[in-house]
Amino acid sequence: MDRCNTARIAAAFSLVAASFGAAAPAPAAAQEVTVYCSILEEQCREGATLFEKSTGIKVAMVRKSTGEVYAQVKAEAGNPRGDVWWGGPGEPHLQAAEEGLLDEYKSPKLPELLDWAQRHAEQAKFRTSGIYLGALGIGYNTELLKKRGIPAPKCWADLLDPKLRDEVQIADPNSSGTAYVFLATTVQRLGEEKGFEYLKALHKNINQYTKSGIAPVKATALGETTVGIAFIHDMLTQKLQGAPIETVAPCEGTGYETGSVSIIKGGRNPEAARRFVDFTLSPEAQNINAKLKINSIPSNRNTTLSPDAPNFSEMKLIDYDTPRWGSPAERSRLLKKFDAEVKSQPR
Ligand code: S7P
Repeated sequence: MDRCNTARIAAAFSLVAASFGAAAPAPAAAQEVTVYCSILEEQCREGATLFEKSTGIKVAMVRKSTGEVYAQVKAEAGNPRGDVWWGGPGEPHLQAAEEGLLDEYKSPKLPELLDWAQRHAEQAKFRTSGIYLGALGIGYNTELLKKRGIPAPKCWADLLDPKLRDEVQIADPNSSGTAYVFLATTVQRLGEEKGFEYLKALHKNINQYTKSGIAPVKATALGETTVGIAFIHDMLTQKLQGAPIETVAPCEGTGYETGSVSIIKGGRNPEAARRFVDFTLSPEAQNINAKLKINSIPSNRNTTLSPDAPNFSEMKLIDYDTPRWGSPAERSRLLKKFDAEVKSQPR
């Protein structure tokens, strides 16, 4: 059929439609998905671009720390505005899951995931899935440490050295999933009483509780703080970019995050949300890390592991219990106690 014929038929159709009072058919709405993103800004951007290219679905991306997204999803429960929550440590995702804020979804990608990630999804009754692992540790600025004549820390206990007064930075566990992993690690490592004694002693050396978990990493790289507590792979990224940073897997043992992705219950674009989650569990999305030199451990067996990724088998890891410390009762209780007994205290 030539172009003129097509135009004549279309014109005739609209005339007939008009004479019967029928509206012309509306053009199909463009598909979109709103993603609350708790990994790093550059990962979020790269992921949105890749997903849009391969699916044609438009991504509206909002980057916020993990605890902040949890609070937003909870506040919006009556009128959800987000569809997917991408990244950040698992505990706030698990709390949201147990509070009925997330949808169950068994992605067809689940069989491709490593055992730990499949277990994470099962434990969460498939209301969240594991996308990466990251071990917590210490990073220090080698130049500042030398200048101040402070011995290099090797253990968590070394961070209590009075010489480090005002020299240590960590995020606030209310807003940051990273800092919550530190809080939960400390309590699991030492028991709750001794754990809080440690946090109160450390408080004297803290120069700032930042909003996001990545801020202390950047501050250590820039020489704005001598020591930062954060994920080792994030410190390593700065080191690979030339910052004077050394990383430490503390001698007493450390905890780790299970980075997670979830579908927000009642979101406006459930089908696009499921496609986005499938994407985050695929090597296509997980290879973004190696490309950007972000060295967390990916969950899909077919993702390329960055050669720079920290070797978990060389670190002393504690038997970190993500489900317990991600339960609403424990997470809310610990945060309240941290605010009352640590953060609000004078330094
Ligand atoms: O993928 C890198 C990474 O650091 O991004 C997440 C992010 O830092 C979490 O931010 P908050 O602590 O501010 O919530 C981490 O889960 C992940 O390792």
